[in-house]
Amino acid sequence: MKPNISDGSDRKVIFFHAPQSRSGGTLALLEELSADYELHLLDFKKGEQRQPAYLAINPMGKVPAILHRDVLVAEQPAVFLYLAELYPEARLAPLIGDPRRGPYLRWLVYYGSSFEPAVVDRSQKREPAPPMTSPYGTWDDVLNTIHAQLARGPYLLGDRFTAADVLWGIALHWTTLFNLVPETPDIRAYIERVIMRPAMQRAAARDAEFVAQQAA
Ligand SMILES: N[C@@H](CCC(=O)N[C@@H](CS)C(=O)NCC(=O)O)C(=O)O
Repeated sequence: MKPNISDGSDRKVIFFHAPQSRSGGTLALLEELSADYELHLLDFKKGEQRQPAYLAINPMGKVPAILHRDVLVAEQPAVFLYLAELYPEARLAPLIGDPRRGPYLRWLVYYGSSFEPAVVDRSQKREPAPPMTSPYGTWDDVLNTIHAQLARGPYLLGDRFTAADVLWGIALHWTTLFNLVPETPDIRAYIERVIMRPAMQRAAARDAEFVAQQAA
């Protein structure tokens, strides 16, 4: 018989993380979920993510990645969906039957399938593909989509804070810092609302410790 979900023993995940990287969002989500996790730090400066030991775990050589019962989950939207459902008592994932389920999935997947490619094109000063071919349409389409959703706030899905806000709050935090996404008052207020949460602050403090640890 499978262990009950309330029995924490089978929910422990191994989390592969590099400080100040995309895996910072997963670190924050694990803190928000009060999840049971064992953290494995990778040192990008030493190229540890491209060495055989890690490639045997995640052939993409990327973070974030988690192992749960020896099964690999990688790619941020997949990792977020997986973890939020592994810890349902944190109520960060609207379940099937909840009208917020559709927008929840849409915003998590939109992050990986449209926002990231748009930001990368933007940061590389690359001309996007023609709008009908580009996964995100145009850069303005992306900004308008985000603004329209945040105007309905306080969170992406309205009143309810979800795992999608962990992903988007941190992504907007970094992309505004790098002047990729313009910091409008709505976006700034949303970022503050998300990153000032105690679990998010805890994750940021842990990450700063990891940076210091690797610099030593
Ligand atoms: N599509 C992946 C991208 C992950 C990614 O590019 N992570 C970077 C860190 S910001 C990485 O691991 N880079 C190391 C490398 O490629 O060697 C996701 O969303 O999880």
